[in-house]
Amino acid sequence: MTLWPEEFAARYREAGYWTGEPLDLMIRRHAAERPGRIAVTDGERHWSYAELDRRADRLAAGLLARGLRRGDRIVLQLPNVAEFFEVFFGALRAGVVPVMALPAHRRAEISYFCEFAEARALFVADRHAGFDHRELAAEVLAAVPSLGEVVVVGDPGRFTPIEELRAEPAPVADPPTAADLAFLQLSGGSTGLPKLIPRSHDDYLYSVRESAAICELTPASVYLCALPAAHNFPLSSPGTLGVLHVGGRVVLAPEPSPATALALIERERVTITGVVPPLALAWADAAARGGHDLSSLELLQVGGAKLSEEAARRLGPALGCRLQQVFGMAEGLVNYTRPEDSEETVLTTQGRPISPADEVRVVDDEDRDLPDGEHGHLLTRGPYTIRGYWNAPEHNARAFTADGFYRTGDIVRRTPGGHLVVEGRAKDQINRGGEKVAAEEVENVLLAHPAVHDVAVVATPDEYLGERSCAYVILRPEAPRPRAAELRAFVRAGGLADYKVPDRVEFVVEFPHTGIGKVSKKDLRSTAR
Ligand code: AMP
Ligand code: DBH
Repeated sequence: MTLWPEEFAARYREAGYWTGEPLDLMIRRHAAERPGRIAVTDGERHWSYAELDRRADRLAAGLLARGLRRGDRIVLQLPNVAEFFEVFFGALRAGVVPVMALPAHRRAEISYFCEFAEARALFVADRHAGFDHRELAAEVLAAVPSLGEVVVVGDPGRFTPIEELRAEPAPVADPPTAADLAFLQLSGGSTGLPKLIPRSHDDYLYSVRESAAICELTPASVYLCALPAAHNFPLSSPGTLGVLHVGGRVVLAPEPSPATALALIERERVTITGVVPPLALAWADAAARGGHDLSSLELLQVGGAKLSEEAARRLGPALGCRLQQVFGMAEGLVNYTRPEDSEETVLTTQGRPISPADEVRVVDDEDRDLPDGEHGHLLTRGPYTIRGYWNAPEHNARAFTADGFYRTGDIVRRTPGGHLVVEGRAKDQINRGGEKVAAEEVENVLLAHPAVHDVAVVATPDEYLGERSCAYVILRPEAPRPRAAELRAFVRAGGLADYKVPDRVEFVVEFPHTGIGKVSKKDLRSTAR
């Protein structure tokens, strides 16, 4: 599979952005040079680079011994446990491609990933956050023909314990190359079905390496992974991979509450972490109440959703560290404010791109370039931005320009200094404090309810999350009127992740329409306000 046009691939190699190094080599290298240094801390468990390297070798051998081959897919749905990295690096080493599911995903998402990616195996934890992932896995296993087995970290029940995947290390007969698809990242999306994002070793390592440099990571860096490890932000911006790339240490937080996170920052002497805006504010409030020594913390990164200037002003002083805004996407482009930026820039912009080769256009509705300072659609192309979603030609024709720019769906303006300010969104999505909800995906579930004639899901402003979701519903006249709670339960029963369940349901008799007769979500949003 060619992920980039050869002309561009050659250019990115020539410029030294793509080095031909597979992502898992960082672990091998540190295991040789600093074997005893701790790579990953998970509670009382501390895995050294040598141990992580050995575990990745054994897991790779285990996958191959079970008949998986280079290019085969697995779905990886693990919470923030050390085994996440064992399976991730093990799979990469074998050339097996993980789909990076989130712990919050449920039956609808997990079966879709397994089915669409024709996954051979599903990796889950036994239980997490009060949910039994084995029960879900049993349903998915029964429904998806390609799926050969479920591998469990923890009590396996009737499935395969991860211990069985730890085989004698053996050379990989058909090792992956750095140009290969390394894993499939997930898009928050704006359509009925989630999209899979094909990332190669070459392109991802470039973004990780440059991110680590921009964030001035060193072997002394300690990164607290508080967001779900599979998410693109904590994985790569610079995230866990950035810290492992430079030989630092990853500390895993089982969940991101202030109580857990601040205690870990103090105990593990964390130097850097990345969070979404609502979490940053919750941590700042908790820090202000005192009781934690947060003096090790140097940098708080905030991204995933827009951080208001007012909130931005509070964070640094409250946590006693520098602030960095991060505006990124799993499809590629990541923007950072920089250490050398003025305070004003850090507080009021979402940063500028990683790479001099990131091509950024701000355009009007007809794809005409706009001057700096004007709001428009953000289009981008570059050495770590995908040229298309995985196996989605029809959607790709809309989501990318003919010359390969990704239509981010974000409305931005560019400052004279080249920084981007996110002003809004053109895509049909709700950003619930960094958790993206594709309106259409939720609408499709609700449309299957017998009492629902039509539905439109839109964002409503929320003081804490930035946005929440509201489903406007037109009922069938003849059907018994359901309660709002029943429709919310219907979405949950449809197997969607909890964060996609509409926060509010409003019954209406008609929708506002645009000039050409489409439902005007813009007008619905103002009604909601
Ligand atoms: P995804 O494509 O699912 O990875 O989600 C990426 C999207 O999250 C971006 O296109 C933005 O809409 C949003 N996003 C990420 N970071 C920020 C930020 N710092 N400010 C505003 N929106 C953001
Ligand atoms: O929201 C995102 O997807 C995101 C935010 C910050 C991201 O993918 C990233 C940084 O890499």
